[in-house]
Amino acid sequence: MDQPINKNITNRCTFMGLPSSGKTSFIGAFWHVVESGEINSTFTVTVPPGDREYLNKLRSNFLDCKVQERTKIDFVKKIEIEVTEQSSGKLATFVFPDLSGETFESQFEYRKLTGDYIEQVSECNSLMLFINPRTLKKSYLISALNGMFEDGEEQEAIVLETATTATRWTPKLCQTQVVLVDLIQIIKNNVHTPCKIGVIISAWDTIKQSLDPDEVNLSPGEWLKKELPLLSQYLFANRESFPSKVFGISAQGGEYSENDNTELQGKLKPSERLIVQDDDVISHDITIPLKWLFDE
Ligand SMILES: Nc1nc2c(ncn2[C@@H]2O[C@H](COP(=O)(O)OP(=O)(O)OP(=O)(O)O)[C@@H](O)[C@H]2O)c(=O)[nH]1
Ligand SMILES: [Mg+2]
Repeated sequence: MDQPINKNITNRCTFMGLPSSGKTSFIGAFWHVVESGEINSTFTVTVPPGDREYLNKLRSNFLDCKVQERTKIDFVKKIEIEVTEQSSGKLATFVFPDLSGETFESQFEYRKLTGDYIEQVSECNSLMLFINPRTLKKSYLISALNGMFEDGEEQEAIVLETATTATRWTPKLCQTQVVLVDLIQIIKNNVHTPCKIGVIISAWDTIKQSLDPDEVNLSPGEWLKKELPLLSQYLFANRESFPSKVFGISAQGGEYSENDNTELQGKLKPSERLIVQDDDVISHDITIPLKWLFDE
């Protein structure tokens, strides 16, 4: 028997990402696109959410080119919207919370998950993992560090100097990719697998405007492989439990300035500021990752 076209599937998604990874900016731009209908997006919103106040605040920051406020650690805004896939008419409820990046930082540091978070991840069927290229703590290859030393004598002097000036290691110094792999691993037994992970490389404008010609031409997946190889390999090795796809998204369209955003605000439709890269295809449709998450 054919499936009824309007079967409503609830997609519960957990938004995951360290501080300043671009979660709230994504939500503001996403809400503008689905509600305004300005561009031909894959999804539109059909039933307005009960609490639009929060979403409208984020949207007006997006329209005014204002940086979103940092989400407070004890603030959990659960958002529930009903979206319709334009091409098929399929309805889906999309439930996702805006969580503070500090929540995730503290999970890594203190090795503790709250009961609410465990309940949330055990109910979800997908994750969106946000990574901001501007706030990465990167890895250094031993070969690159070795290149800094010229001969044994110099090496010894540097080691001595380092020993006296070394700062104490804290979890906050850990590489971004190590923390992110850990955050996925610690919920592995709580989520229903397979659980798709949409990896969002935020502030994608900074990569597209990079002066390094090798970087500009990277697809989001290639960028992840190059910059966060441990995470990329972890996702590949665990592809049965966590099928993943990487998207590059600029929810602002560029860097906001405190004084003058005429270039960004000069677009006829604010949604046209958005940069969304899916493999080699670039568009303004910020709903594309949802399509991939929702497809069976
Ligand atoms: N250039 C550029 N910067 C961006 C973009 N999206 C977000 N940012 C910047 O990234 C920083 C963090 O953005 P948020 O959306 O607040 O990040 P968050 O993950 O919600 O952060 P927390 O609330 O601290 O967890 C801000 O300084 C933004 O201006 C973008 O598309 N382009
Ligand atoms: Mg936030």
